[in-house]
Order: sequence, then structure tokens, then C-alpha cells
Amino acid sequence: MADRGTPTPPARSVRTFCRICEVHCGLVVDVAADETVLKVRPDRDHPVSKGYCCVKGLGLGALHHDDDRLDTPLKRVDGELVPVSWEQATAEIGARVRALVDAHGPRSVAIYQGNPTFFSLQATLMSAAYVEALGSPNVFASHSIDVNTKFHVATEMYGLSLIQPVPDLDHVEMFVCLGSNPLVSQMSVLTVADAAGVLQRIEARGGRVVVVDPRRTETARRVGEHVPIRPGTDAYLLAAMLHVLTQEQPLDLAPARAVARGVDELVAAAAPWKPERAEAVTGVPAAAIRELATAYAAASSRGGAALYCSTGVNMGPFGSIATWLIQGLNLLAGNLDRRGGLLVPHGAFDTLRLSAALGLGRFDEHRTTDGRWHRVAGAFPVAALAGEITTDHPDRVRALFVTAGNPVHSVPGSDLREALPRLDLLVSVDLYRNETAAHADYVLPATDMLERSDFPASHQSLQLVPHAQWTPAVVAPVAQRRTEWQIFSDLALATGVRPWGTTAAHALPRLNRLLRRLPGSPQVGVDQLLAVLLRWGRRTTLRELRATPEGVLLPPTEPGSFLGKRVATPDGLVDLAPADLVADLARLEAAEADLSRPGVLRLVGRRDRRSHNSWMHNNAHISQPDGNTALLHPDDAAERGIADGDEVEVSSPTGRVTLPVSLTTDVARGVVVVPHGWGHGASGARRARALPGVNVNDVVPGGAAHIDPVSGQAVMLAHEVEVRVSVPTSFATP
Ligand SMILES: Nc1nc2c(c(=O)[nH]1)N[C@H]1C(S)=C(S)[C@@H](COP(=O)(O)OP(=O)(O)OC[C@H]3O[C@@H](n4cnc5c(=O)[nH]c(N)nc54)[C@H](O)[C@@H]3O)O[C@H]1N2
Ligand SMILES: Nc1nc2c(c(=O)[nH]1)N[C@H]1C(S)=C(S)[C@@H](COP(=O)(O)OP(=O)(O)OC[C@H]3O[C@@H](n4cnc5c(=O)[nH]c(N)nc54)[C@H](O)[C@@H]3O)O[C@H]1N2
Ligand code: SF4
Ligand SMILES: [Mo]
Repeated sequence: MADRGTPTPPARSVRTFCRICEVHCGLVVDVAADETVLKVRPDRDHPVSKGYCCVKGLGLGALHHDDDRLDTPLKRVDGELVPVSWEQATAEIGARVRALVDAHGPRSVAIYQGNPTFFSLQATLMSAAYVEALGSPNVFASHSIDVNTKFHVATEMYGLSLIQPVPDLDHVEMFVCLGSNPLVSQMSVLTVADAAGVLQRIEARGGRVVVVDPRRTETARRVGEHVPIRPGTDAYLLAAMLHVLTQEQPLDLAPARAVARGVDELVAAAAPWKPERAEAVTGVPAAAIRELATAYAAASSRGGAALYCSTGVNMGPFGSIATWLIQGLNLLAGNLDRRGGLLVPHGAFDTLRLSAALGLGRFDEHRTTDGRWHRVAGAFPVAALAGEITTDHPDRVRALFVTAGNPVHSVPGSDLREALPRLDLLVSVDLYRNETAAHADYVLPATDMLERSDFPASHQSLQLVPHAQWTPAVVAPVAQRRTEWQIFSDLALATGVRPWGTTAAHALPRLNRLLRRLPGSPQVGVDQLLAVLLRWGRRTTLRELRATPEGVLLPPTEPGSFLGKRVATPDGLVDLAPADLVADLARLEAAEADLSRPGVLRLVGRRDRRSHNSWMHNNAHISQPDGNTALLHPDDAAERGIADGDEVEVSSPTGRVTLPVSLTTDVARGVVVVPHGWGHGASGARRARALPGVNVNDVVPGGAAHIDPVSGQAVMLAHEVEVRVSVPTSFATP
């Protein structure tokens, strides 16, 4: 960074947008003549974020100039990672992959795409494409430890994984938010700026916000009513709401029958779940369930209402069923595809139409070697990856690329870490030497978001307020950092395959032909491809976006533009009763007694405004939290002889962590809260490594035994744990 004593005048200010979370806040970056990033500011002229942003976005300059960033390719020699040239790294990796494919077939090569992949057009287009070009279906992705439930359920109900109806928060009368903490996270699978402000405006105009969460969260403290719930039990609550609205105060189902099939099966699914029965498992009083359901129906019949869930539900044991019930309730109550309910946006170029045309995001017939798991939204469950590496099957995975991900850290359990030594080749493409890179044979330095041009293609159909923005690379890449577009295209050449050539070509023949005609560098290629897509979309052009760097508003999403028109199922009807979800209801019955057991502690997570999964803890701009702390209800603590501030051991049958505890009545009884993303002892990022903190995924049970059987989503919440004093404060303090 620039010397603080002698302020360098900015040579230019460049408009761009943040790509850390779904909001995509508009930013202005002041850059000095020598390409130093001087300052990152919120962009008040951005048509949607209007000056909103958070400390993580403002820390992008510190991320860009961080001394611990990867600046050259590294290769492991005698156990140590040492710098090598791009030419050497690319040639060697290409040759090793070629040899593996020749000896063992294409399935010996796999890729894991981490979360930031989907915030980069270049990485989205050109990382899995490399592995698919080899003829391997072995794509694994972070959405299977995040939102596979939503993607799978959407594929079944609407025909495409990316059809994720967006709550019309600017017009709803009632918003029921399950398992999300908008004030901290800004929500997920939804692009809305200043989520907490948007929710407060619902209340300000006389509407109602209900937050269903085992913890009285930052959001619940600020806005709406808080309904505490036992971890992992939302599906029972939702089934009981549906019971009320179909058995006790029946909704008129005729409108639903006109646009959907399976209405009766959905109604039947909820029949056994009287509110009194759900109360015993959820801890939500039957009267409160009835009131919630009837208020939701009443708001639906007036200005509109929306039920929404996020990771607190997705990651639970019944994330798919809960998601299905939410979508079903929203449709039966008449909220889908209406103003004040939920809308299905088009995007600047219609990603839904495009993926339908290309056959992407549909039910995917590829299977893991044991035949158990199919791909959801183009990827296998990462919780099954360890098994694919260690199996004796001739097609087992022998080479793994990890891009923009940290699966050693982010995936529950230790089985992946234990499987990695069985690999012949592990390559990490990242900004940092993260915990996964600690196991890698090669580590390749990627550009950060200030160093690449971009367009938020993956999030277009998730915008509450439709808009479009393109950013140039704000600064030239530092040192030898490269975009994933270039890294994986070069790897493809070095392996002797054409990216977009073989498997991907089944899906992308037209784009492939266009791409091959494109002149210039790969960087130019991606923007030209974008220009073509935007022209096809007819809502804006790259020329317009270049001329309007703060972004442009697109026409608002029209109510009535989805049902009967853009539903992507073969018959154009929404499927309200997918067979695998109906069959999975038996698990609800089977788990009822276990989830109702008193005196049990169950583990859930939490996020912090200053952190982002595992990768913000080295940022010098952010005043870092002091590691992670467990939260526990004082009565649960008292029963175990635990005092505020004690070091406690949180243990499951598969692992344990030790960290300080903080006692708070914000947490419901029977709940332990531990944030993920911490514990960087194996990281090459020095500031992060020096911080205290533990990786909660050491205690969350992992592997194939803990995967939602329908969607492939890892079950990461509501596991039973024990908590006991490790070091009492009275002994710890001298
Ligand atoms: N500052 C910050 N922002 C982020 C991230 C970050 O790490 N830091 N991560 C980003 C990512 S990748 C994502 S996917 C999104 C996620 O965004 P959210 O899904 O909003 O994530 P959380 O903030 O963890 O909120 C989940 C909530 O679910 C609650 N919960 C736990 N178990 C249950 C349950 O069984 N039922 C119910 N109803 N609630 C439960 C938790 O107490 C928690 O308050 O956030 C994104 N934004
Ligand atoms: N116990 C528990 N575990 C969780 C969660 C939880 O709530 N509880 N949350 C889950 C969720 S929602 C998610 S999304 C996953 C995330 O899981 P992952 O995506 O596997 O992990 P991240 O910690 O997000 O790591 C992202 C990595 O990408 C790097 N990176 C950032 N930008 C770029 C880029 O442009 N290019 C490249 N090549 N690298 C880049 C960062 O340095 C970092 O190392 O974690 C999941 N794990
Ligand atoms: S991380 Fe912060 S600045 Fe970046 S998009 Fe999300 S809210 Fe905006
Ligand atoms: Mo996520």
C-alpha cells in the first residue's frame, strides 16, 4: 500500500463492483500512477447499492496488496513449496494429467470449484470446462456444502436448478425468513443491497417480518419477530403450516391446479403434521404455528407474502423437504409469480433460457462410481469426494484441481484430508496458500477481483432489482498472477485437449464455434463472449455497460411472466410432488423421536460481518475478530458446570475442538453455536495463522454418512454434540 505519510494522489478512479457476496456492491477504486490501489470507496451512484457496502469490500485494496498473496506458481520439492515458472508448472501438470488419463481414463481427474468461482465469469466458464474437456464428469463444487437443496428441488419442481424465485421484498406484506441472518450475511441465492434495511422498510410500511432461528440473531434483534426453533426441525414447522392451510382453514387450491401438478400429493404430505405434533419436535408452540400459517395466508390474499430459507435450513437434516414445502406453500398461497410475492427475474441475458437451451442445470445422469450420487447444478457432492479418491474402483480419482476453494477446511469431517495422500496430483489455484494448498503438489496464483474484468452472470436471475454492470480489470495483475480463464486454457493446451471441446461441446456447440473465431488474448475472449450474450439477451449491450460504469437498471421483473410461460419442466407445469421428495418424508417420521429428545445439545453455525468463510482473516484493512467463540445458553452451561469465558471442548462421535465459550440467552436451550472458517494453523497466510480459533468442521461429522439423500447436500447442522469444561476461567486466569 502507499506510504501513509505522503499521500499519493490518485491517477484515476475506477468504478467496479465487489464480488465477495451476493450483493455485488458498487465500488469506486482510487489507483495511483504506479498501479497502487490507494482506496476503495462505496459507489453512491450505483443504481442499486447506492453507496451501501461493508468492510470486506472496502478491504479489497488490502487483499490486492497483501504480502501473503501468491505471486508465483509453486511446486512441492522435497516437501517444500518452491517458486517455479508458469511454463514449467503448466507443462508438468499437463503432462502428468495426460499420463493419468492415458493410463486410467478421464475419470481419474476431478475438480473442486469453491464459492468465489461463481462470482467470476472467467472462472465459471473456464475451470470445470478443463476437466470436462478431458471427458471427466468429476466436477465437485461448494454448492453441495451450501445450497444443493435449493438447486435440486428447483430442478425437480421447475425444471432448472437456477430457477430460484426471488421474494419481492420491496412489496411483500409478510416475510418469513428461516435460517438466514440478513444483517450479517446479506442472505444467499438472492441479490439485495442492505438486506436489513430492506426488511426494516417492510415493517415501516406496516408489513410483518418473522425470523425463525435457534438464535436471536443480529437480524432478529433489529427487525421483526423472532421465533426460536430447535435445530434441524424446520421441515416439521413447515409441514404443520401446510397442514393448517389445507386441513384446518383450507386455501382455494383451484388456481394452483391450473399451473402445477401434484397438488393432492403435496397436501397429503402435510396431513399427518398437526401443529401439536410439530410443537413437540420444533419447540414452536402449536398456537404460534397456527397464527403464523393463518397470518401468512391472510397476507397472501392481500398484498402478498413470501417464505424464504437459507443455509440454516439447507444444511439441516431435512433441507430438501423444507425447501420443497416452502416452494409449495408459496405457490399454493398464490404468491409465486406475483407482485408482493416471489418473482422469477430474466437477467440481462436470460440465464434460464440459455441454460434450458444448452441443457445445463437439468437433472444430470452422471453418477459417482458407486452409482449413489448424481450431479446437482453440474456438480457431485463434495462430501462424496473422499470416497471417490479412496475407492478401489478403476475409475477412482487420482488427480484433483481445487480452484477458489478450501475444501480441507470447508467440508465437514476429516475424511477428505485423510484421502488426499492417495492422490497422485493435487493442484490448488488460489489467492493464498490456504489449508488445502498445504497438501498440494502445485499452487497456482490467481488474480483477485480488481485484476480481472467481470460480469455477475451467475447471479442475474437472483436480483431483487434487475440491473447490469460490467467491470474492467481495475489494475494490472501483480507479479505473475493469472486469471482462471488463462490458467485452465493453458492447462488444457498442455494436456492436449481443447477446452469447450468434448463434453462441454455437447452443451455449448454454438458458443464453442463463436469462441474459436475470437481473436486476441483469452481476456478479450471472455468479454467478447459476454458481448454476444448481452446482444442475444436484448436488454443491454456491452457498449452501454462500458459507457455506464456504475451500472444500469433493467426493466423490473414482470409479475405473471413465469407460471405457464417459463416453467422449464417438460409439460410446463410446476411439479409439486417430486417422487424422491415424497419418498423422503418417511425420514421425517423416523427422526421425530430423536429430534424431540430433551437435554440434547445440537451444533449450529454463525457468520461474522468481518469474515467470509475461511478467507478474510488475513486482511489488514479489517480489524479481525479474536478467533471464534462458542455460544451456549446459561442454563445448559450451568447443568454442565460451565462458566462464561471457560475453555470448553465441543465433541461429536467423530471429532473435537476446544475454544472459549460465551453464555447468552440469545441462544435457545439445547443449541451450541460455533462459527466456521476459523483455525488457520496450516495456512500460509501469516496474520490468519497467528489468530486464535478452531475449525468447527473438525467436529461436524462428515463423509457419505451425512449427506442429504435427495440433494447431495452435506448435513452440517443440528448434529448432537457434547460440551464440557476444558479449562475453567478460574484456573486459566492467574
Ligand atoms: N459476513 C459474511 N457474509 C456472508 C458470508 C460470510 O461468511 N460472512 N458467507 C456468504 C455465504 S457463502 C453464504 S452461503 C451466505 C449464507 O447466508 P445465511 O444463510 O444468511 O447464513 P448465516 O448468517 O450463517 O445464517 C444462518 C442462520 O441459520 C440459523 N440456523 C441454524 N440452524 C438452524 C435451523 O435448524 N433452523 C433455522 N430456522 N435456522 C437455523 C443460524 O443460527 C443462523 O442465524 O452468507 C454469505 N454472506
Ligand atoms: N461448518 C460449516 N462449514 C461450512 C459452512 C458453514 O456454515 N458451516 N458454510 C459453507 C458455505 S455456505 C460455503 S459457500 C463453503 C465455502 O467453501 P469453499 O469455497 O471451499 O471455501 P472458502 O473458505 O470460501 O475458500 C475460498 C477460497 O477461494 C480463494 N479465492 C478468493 N477469490 C478467488 C479467486 O478469484 N480465484 C481463486 N482461484 N481463488 C479465490 C480464497 O483465498 C479461499 O482460499 O463453506 C461451507 N462450509
Ligand atoms: S462483501 Fe460487503 S461490499 Fe462486498 S458485495 Fe458483500 S456486502 Fe457488498
Ligand atoms: Mo455459501
